[in-house]
Amino acid sequence: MATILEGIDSPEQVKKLTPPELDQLASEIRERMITVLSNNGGHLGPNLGVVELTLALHYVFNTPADSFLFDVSHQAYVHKLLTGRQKQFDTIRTPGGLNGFMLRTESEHDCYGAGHAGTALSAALGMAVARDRTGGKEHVVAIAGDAAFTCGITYEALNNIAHHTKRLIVVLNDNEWSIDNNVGAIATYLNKIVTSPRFDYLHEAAGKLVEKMGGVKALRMARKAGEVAKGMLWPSVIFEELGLKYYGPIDGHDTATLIKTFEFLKKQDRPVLLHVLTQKGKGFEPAMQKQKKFHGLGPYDPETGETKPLGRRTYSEVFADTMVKLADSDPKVVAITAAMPNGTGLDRFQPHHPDKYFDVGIAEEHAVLFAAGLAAKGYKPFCAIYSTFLQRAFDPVVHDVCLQNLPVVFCMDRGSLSADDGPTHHGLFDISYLRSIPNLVHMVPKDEDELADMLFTAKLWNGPIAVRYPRGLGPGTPVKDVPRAIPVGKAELLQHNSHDRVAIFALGALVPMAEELARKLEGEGISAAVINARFTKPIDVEMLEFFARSAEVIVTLEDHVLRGGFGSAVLEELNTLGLATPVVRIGWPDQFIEHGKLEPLRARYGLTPEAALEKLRPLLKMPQKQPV
Ligand SMILES: Cc1ncc(C[n+]2csc(CCOP(=O)(O)OP(=O)(O)O)c2C)c(N)n1
Repeated sequence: MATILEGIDSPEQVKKLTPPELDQLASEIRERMITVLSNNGGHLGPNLGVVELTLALHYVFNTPADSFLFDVSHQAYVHKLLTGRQKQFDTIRTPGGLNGFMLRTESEHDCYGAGHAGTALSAALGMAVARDRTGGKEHVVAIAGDAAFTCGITYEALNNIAHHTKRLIVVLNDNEWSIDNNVGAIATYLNKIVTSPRFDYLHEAAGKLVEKMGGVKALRMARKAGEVAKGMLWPSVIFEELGLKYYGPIDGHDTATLIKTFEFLKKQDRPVLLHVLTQKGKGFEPAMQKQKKFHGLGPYDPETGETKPLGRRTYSEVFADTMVKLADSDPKVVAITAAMPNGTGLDRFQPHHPDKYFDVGIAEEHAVLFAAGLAAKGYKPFCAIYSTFLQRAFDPVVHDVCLQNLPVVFCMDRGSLSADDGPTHHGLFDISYLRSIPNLVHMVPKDEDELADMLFTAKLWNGPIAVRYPRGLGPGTPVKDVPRAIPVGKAELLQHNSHDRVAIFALGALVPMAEELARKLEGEGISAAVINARFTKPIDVEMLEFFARSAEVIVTLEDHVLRGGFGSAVLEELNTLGLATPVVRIGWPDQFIEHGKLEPLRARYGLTPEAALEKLRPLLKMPQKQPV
């Protein structure tokens, strides 16, 4: 028998459903997400938590005329299911399939793309002001998690909203979790609202408050809301002082109450904030038990939630274990994460050194400035921030760390493709954006052991220094018990002959590709040197000059955009040296790369030994490849 969900081609059909049908649809959505994500992986917990909320939003509002902006937008799967994409939902996060985040090119219902946190309120205000200026009547709704309220930008928006528009709806989706436990004063404040002993008294008084604010209809709505555990209205000082009328907290799993509340809120002529309480992972026991794990994960057993162990340590784990060693022997070493203890691996570090561990919330700018302050007072902060998220802290990196030449270490996980996630999460720009900054050293390890050595090198270095490493597993190189310092700015010569015609300078994860390319060249009678470049700044000019003078062609391999990347650095140095040796640069093109699987994407964009070989043929006057 066809399910209700199978009949949903647009939000129009949601509006026609009866309350029991809406409940039935909520169960079907949960089932579908649990099944599909058990294959594809994804953000299960956050999406299970917003099923009723998203149903109510689509019941009351009319996208695409009205605009929904989901902060981060990792919790927009339900929105996708209700906006004409349920048939394609099985493809989510797979190559060529639906993206795991809102994407403007994917649907007219995705009015705003995102993947980084804290952007929804500012962008929503922009849309509301645009609407006001053109005399539009449509609604703009920003839906942000409690952790988005640890982001500075969210407060920059709150500081402006009431000054610039009378009509904007902010939904604070409070499930008490970031990826890990939410942190800081605002998390405590929200928790106080929900758990205050005054809650019961105010619960009683809620009817009166609503009567004053919204008339009889709202009163009825509040009484209905009062029937559910958290259904009450309680003014919150922070948001009210910022000019947003605060409503809530209400039960985010009670579709009927949510619908009535949104009907009420859409008639308000002042900006409002609705505080909604939801449970992350709702409806799937393993996800309700293990909030952190089920925030986002790879394939799992749809019955038990079990996942397959990877078998080896990931780069993040090697990073964390090395940090434990470094902190064991140096009281000045501290580690900082911006709400990513799990993703960066620092949750392994924390139990060993709780007093040297700081989770500052989703606040990358603050994390870097905080590190700068610690470094200015003699500490050695290791700031673990993904390559893509460090983009947000560019100015503090320049103005606060590098200008003052402070010894902060930037540890950039996901320096490469974050393949299933797609363009919001790919870490493909850090060489470019960091290489231009004076005083900064930037390095890339070829394997796990070299990562440990680079972290040790960074500990000894008295200035800003950054290391990037990819997501997931490395090649499996055993890590020495005691790390060793690497000379800064020196590359590692891996293979060399006196008659090398080609010199391949490779970075990080692409060193094996360089070795494979050298083998292929050898197969055609051409000797090639292979160099593990290690540093993108300063690059090893001595080694480069030697090969630029002795070989016919230089090849650079990097898991990074070509513009401004390592190959560009090589060209700049050759220009300074006055050498015109041809350079074949292999890396990502000047475009945003879609989500997919790592190896097929590399193949599509020419990051393969075969593609490099074809580029070399004319330069080395090799026979052209025979067509197959
Ligand atoms: C700038 C930035 N830093 C870090 C992240 C990683 N991140 C993705 S979701 C998330 C937590 C979101 O929590 P919340 O907004 O409360 O939503 P929930 O998942 O709990 O529904 C974090 C830290 C990000 N997306 N953007």
